Amino acid sequence: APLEEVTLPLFFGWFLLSSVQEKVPCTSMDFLKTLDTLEAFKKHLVDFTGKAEKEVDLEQYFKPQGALHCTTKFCNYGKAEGAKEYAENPAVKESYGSAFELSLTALFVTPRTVGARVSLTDEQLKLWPADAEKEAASVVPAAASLPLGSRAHITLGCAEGVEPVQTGLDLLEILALQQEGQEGEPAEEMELGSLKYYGEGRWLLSLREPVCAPACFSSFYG
Ligand code: 2AM
Repeated sequence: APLEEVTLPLFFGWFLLSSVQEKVPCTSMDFLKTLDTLEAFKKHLVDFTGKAEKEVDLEQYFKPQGALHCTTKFCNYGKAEGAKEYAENPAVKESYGSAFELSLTALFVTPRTVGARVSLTDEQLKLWPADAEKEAASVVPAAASLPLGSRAHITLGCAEGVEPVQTGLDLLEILALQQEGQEGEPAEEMELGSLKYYGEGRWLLSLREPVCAPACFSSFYG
Protein backbone atom coordinates (compact mmCIF):
# COMPACT_ATOMS: atom_id res chain seq x y z
CA ALA A 1 0.00 0.00 0.00
CA PRO A 2 1.19 3.56 -0.62
CA LEU A 3 2.86 5.00 2.46
CA GLU A 4 0.12 7.59 2.94
CA GLU A 5 -2.46 4.86 3.48
CA VAL A 6 -0.50 3.20 6.27
CA THR A 7 0.43 6.34 8.17
CA LEU A 8 -2.99 6.63 9.81
CA PRO A 9 -3.24 4.76 13.12
CA LEU A 10 -5.70 2.10 14.25
CA PHE A 11 -7.18 4.74 16.55
CA PHE A 12 -6.59 8.07 18.30
CA GLY A 13 -7.34 8.48 21.98
CA TRP A 14 -6.30 9.40 25.48
CA PHE A 15 -3.95 6.84 27.01
CA LEU A 16 -3.93 6.70 30.81
CA LEU A 17 -0.53 7.45 32.30
CA SER A 18 1.23 4.59 34.09
CA SER A 19 0.41 6.15 37.49
CA VAL A 20 -3.28 5.28 37.01
CA GLN A 21 -2.98 2.21 34.72
CA GLU A 22 -3.02 0.18 37.97
CA LYS A 23 -5.40 2.27 40.06
CA VAL A 24 -8.37 2.26 37.69
CA PRO A 25 -8.45 -1.56 37.24
CA CYS A 26 -8.18 -1.87 41.05
CA THR A 27 -11.25 0.33 41.52
CA SER A 28 -13.07 -1.68 38.87
CA MET A 29 -12.06 -5.02 40.48
CA ASP A 30 -13.28 -3.81 43.89
CA PHE A 31 -16.59 -2.90 42.29
CA LEU A 32 -16.97 -6.25 40.48
CA LYS A 33 -16.03 -8.16 43.65
CA THR A 34 -18.80 -6.43 45.57
CA LEU A 35 -21.36 -6.43 42.75
CA ASP A 36 -21.57 -10.21 42.35
CA THR A 37 -22.19 -10.67 46.08
CA LEU A 38 -25.16 -8.24 46.23
CA GLU A 39 -28.63 -9.68 46.64
CA ALA A 40 -29.92 -7.24 44.01
CA PHE A 41 -27.37 -8.60 41.51
CA LYS A 42 -28.10 -12.22 42.39
CA LYS A 43 -31.78 -11.54 41.76
CA HIS A 44 -30.94 -10.73 38.12
CA LEU A 45 -28.16 -13.31 37.72
CA VAL A 46 -30.03 -15.00 34.89
CA ASP A 47 -29.09 -11.98 32.71
CA PHE A 48 -25.47 -13.15 32.93
CA THR A 49 -25.70 -16.91 33.18
CA GLY A 50 -28.91 -17.80 31.42
CA LYS A 51 -29.68 -19.89 34.52
CA ALA A 52 -31.01 -18.57 37.81
CA GLU A 53 -29.14 -21.06 40.00
CA LYS A 54 -25.65 -20.59 38.56
CA GLU A 55 -23.09 -18.33 40.22
CA VAL A 56 -20.86 -15.90 38.39
CA ASP A 57 -17.40 -14.61 39.29
CA LEU A 58 -17.33 -11.25 37.52
CA GLU A 59 -13.57 -10.89 38.01
CA GLN A 60 -13.10 -13.99 35.83
CA TYR A 61 -16.04 -13.28 33.56
CA PHE A 62 -14.47 -10.12 32.08
CA LYS A 63 -11.10 -10.24 30.29
CA PRO A 64 -8.84 -7.16 30.35
CA GLN A 65 -8.25 -5.53 26.95
CA GLY A 66 -4.71 -4.13 27.16
CA ALA A 67 -3.53 -0.60 27.95
CA LEU A 68 -6.35 1.54 29.30
CA HIS A 69 -7.47 4.33 27.00
CA CYS A 70 -10.44 6.37 25.87
CA THR A 71 -10.79 6.09 22.09
CA THR A 72 -11.64 9.36 20.32
CA LYS A 73 -11.51 8.26 16.68
CA PHE A 74 -11.29 4.69 15.40
CA CYS A 75 -9.39 5.10 12.10
CA ASN A 76 -8.71 1.50 11.15
CA TYR A 77 -5.48 2.62 9.42
CA GLY A 78 -7.45 5.05 7.27
CA LYS A 79 -10.23 2.69 6.22
CA ALA A 80 -12.80 4.16 8.64
CA GLU A 81 -14.99 6.98 7.36
CA GLY A 82 -13.66 10.41 8.30
CA ALA A 83 -10.30 9.06 9.48
CA LYS A 84 -8.19 11.34 7.30
CA GLU A 85 -10.27 14.42 8.12
CA TYR A 86 -9.92 13.67 11.83
CA ALA A 87 -6.14 13.26 11.62
CA GLU A 88 -5.90 16.56 9.75
CA ASN A 89 -8.08 18.50 12.21
CA PRO A 90 -5.89 21.33 13.61
CA ALA A 91 -7.13 20.66 17.17
CA VAL A 92 -5.98 17.04 16.86
CA LYS A 93 -2.57 18.03 15.49
CA GLU A 94 -2.06 20.68 18.19
CA SER A 95 -3.01 18.39 21.08
CA TYR A 96 -1.10 15.36 19.85
CA GLY A 97 1.27 14.25 22.65
CA SER A 98 -0.26 16.59 25.25
CA ALA A 99 -1.40 15.66 28.74
CA PHE A 100 -5.06 15.85 29.81
CA GLU A 101 -7.01 15.00 32.94
CA LEU A 102 -9.92 12.68 32.28
CA SER A 103 -12.81 12.59 34.72
CA LEU A 104 -14.29 9.13 35.26
CA THR A 105 -17.80 9.65 36.60
CA ALA A 106 -19.44 6.22 36.47
CA LEU A 107 -18.73 2.52 36.13
CA PHE A 108 -21.09 0.29 34.16
CA VAL A 109 -21.48 -3.44 33.70
CA THR A 110 -23.51 -5.45 31.20
CA PRO A 111 -23.39 -9.17 30.30
CA ARG A 112 -20.99 -8.09 27.51
CA THR A 113 -18.67 -5.40 28.90
CA VAL A 114 -17.44 -3.45 31.89
CA GLY A 115 -16.37 0.16 31.42
CA ALA A 116 -15.91 3.60 32.92
CA ARG A 117 -17.85 6.60 31.68
CA VAL A 118 -15.61 9.57 30.84
CA SER A 119 -17.17 13.03 31.21
CA LEU A 120 -15.36 15.26 28.74
CA THR A 121 -14.62 18.95 29.29
CA ASP A 122 -15.30 21.52 26.54
CA GLU A 123 -11.59 21.50 25.71
CA GLN A 124 -11.59 17.71 25.43
CA LEU A 125 -14.74 17.80 23.28
CA LYS A 126 -12.71 19.61 20.61
CA LEU A 127 -10.99 16.26 20.02
CA TRP A 128 -14.28 14.36 19.91
CA PRO A 129 -15.57 13.42 16.41
CA ALA A 130 -18.88 15.16 15.62
CA ASP A 131 -20.42 11.87 14.38
CA ALA A 132 -19.21 9.48 17.14
CA GLU A 133 -22.69 9.09 18.62
CA LYS A 134 -24.54 9.15 15.26
CA GLU A 135 -22.32 6.33 13.98
CA ALA A 136 -23.82 4.09 16.65
CA ALA A 137 -27.41 4.83 15.62
CA SER A 138 -27.81 1.61 13.60
CA VAL A 139 -27.29 -0.32 16.85
CA VAL A 140 -28.63 2.19 19.41
CA PRO A 141 -31.20 4.31 17.53
CA ALA A 142 -31.53 6.94 20.28
CA ALA A 143 -27.76 7.55 20.24
CA ALA A 144 -28.07 10.20 17.53
CA SER A 145 -29.99 12.48 19.89
CA LEU A 146 -27.60 12.12 22.84
CA PRO A 147 -25.18 14.97 23.61
CA LEU A 148 -21.74 14.98 21.99
CA GLY A 149 -19.26 12.96 24.05
CA SER A 150 -21.90 10.60 25.48
CA ARG A 151 -20.03 7.62 24.07
CA ALA A 152 -16.71 8.53 25.78
CA HIS A 153 -15.54 5.63 27.94
CA ILE A 154 -12.68 3.39 28.94
CA THR A 155 -13.13 -0.33 28.27
CA LEU A 156 -12.15 -2.20 31.43
CA GLY A 157 -13.03 -5.69 30.27
CA CYS A 158 -15.06 -7.75 27.81
CA ALA A 159 -16.80 -11.08 28.17
CA GLU A 160 -15.42 -14.00 26.16
CA GLY A 161 -15.85 -13.39 22.44
CA VAL A 162 -16.98 -9.75 22.79
CA GLU A 163 -15.12 -6.97 20.91
CA PRO A 164 -14.24 -3.80 22.83
CA VAL A 165 -16.27 -1.61 20.44
CA GLN A 166 -19.28 -3.00 22.35
CA THR A 167 -18.43 -1.05 25.53
CA GLY A 168 -19.35 2.35 24.07
CA LEU A 169 -22.57 0.90 22.62
CA ASP A 170 -23.51 -0.51 26.04
CA LEU A 171 -22.92 2.91 27.61
CA LEU A 172 -25.05 4.62 24.93
CA GLU A 173 -27.87 2.14 25.60
CA ILE A 174 -27.94 3.07 29.29
CA LEU A 175 -27.76 6.82 28.55
CA ALA A 176 -30.56 6.45 25.99
CA LEU A 177 -32.75 4.83 28.67
CA GLN A 178 -31.97 7.71 31.04
CA GLN A 179 -32.87 10.22 28.31
CA GLU A 180 -36.21 8.46 27.85
CA GLY A 181 -36.86 9.14 31.51
CA GLN A 182 -35.94 5.76 32.96
CA GLU A 183 -34.09 6.50 36.15
CA GLY A 184 -33.06 2.93 36.80
CA GLU A 185 -34.06 0.82 39.76
CA PRO A 186 -32.05 1.88 42.85
CA ALA A 187 -30.18 -1.25 43.89
CA GLU A 188 -27.58 -0.37 46.50
CA GLU A 189 -25.71 2.50 48.15
CA MET A 190 -22.08 1.46 47.86
CA GLU A 191 -18.95 3.09 49.23
CA LEU A 192 -18.06 4.14 45.67
CA GLY A 193 -21.51 5.56 44.88
CA SER A 194 -25.09 4.61 44.08
CA LEU A 195 -25.83 1.57 41.98
CA LYS A 196 -28.81 1.35 39.65
CA TYR A 197 -30.26 -1.42 37.52
CA TYR A 198 -31.54 -0.69 34.01
CA GLY A 199 -32.84 -4.13 33.08
CA GLU A 200 -31.32 -6.81 30.82
CA GLY A 201 -28.19 -7.08 32.94
CA ARG A 202 -27.32 -3.37 32.73
CA TRP A 203 -25.86 -1.82 35.90
CA LEU A 204 -24.58 1.72 36.42
CA LEU A 205 -22.63 2.95 39.42
CA SER A 206 -22.49 6.76 39.60
CA LEU A 207 -19.26 7.56 41.42
CA ARG A 208 -19.58 9.72 44.53
CA GLU A 209 -16.10 11.10 43.81
CA PRO A 210 -15.13 11.17 40.13
CA VAL A 211 -11.79 9.48 39.51
CA CYS A 212 -9.28 11.86 37.95
CA ALA A 213 -7.09 10.07 35.42
CA PRO A 214 -4.13 11.85 33.79
CA ALA A 215 -3.82 10.76 30.16
CA CYS A 216 -1.81 11.51 27.04
CA PHE A 217 -3.58 12.27 23.75
CA SER A 218 -1.91 10.10 21.16
CA SER A 219 -2.57 7.24 18.75
CA PHE A 220 -2.12 3.49 18.55
CA TYR A 221 -0.78 1.63 15.53
CA GLY A 222 -0.66 -1.95 16.85
P1 2AM B 1 -13.08 0.77 22.85
O1 2AM B 1 -12.71 2.18 22.58
O2 2AM B 1 -14.45 0.60 23.34
O3 2AM B 1 -12.14 0.09 23.81
C1 2AM B 1 -9.12 -0.92 19.02
O4 2AM B 1 -10.03 -1.89 18.65
C2 2AM B 1 -9.81 0.16 19.82
O5 2AM B 1 -10.70 0.90 19.00
C3 2AM B 1 -10.60 -0.34 20.99
O6 2AM B 1 -10.26 0.50 22.06
C4 2AM B 1 -12.03 -0.26 20.54
O7 2AM B 1 -13.05 -0.07 21.48
C5 2AM B 1 -12.01 0.84 19.52
N1 2AM B 1 -12.91 0.55 18.41
C6 2AM B 1 -12.91 -0.56 17.63
N2 2AM B 1 -13.84 -0.45 16.66
C7 2AM B 1 -14.44 0.74 16.81
C8 2AM B 1 -15.49 1.43 16.13
N3 2AM B 1 -16.09 0.91 15.06
N4 2AM B 1 -15.85 2.64 16.60
C9 2AM B 1 -15.26 3.18 17.66
N5 2AM B 1 -14.27 2.59 18.35
C10 2AM B 1 -13.86 1.38 17.94
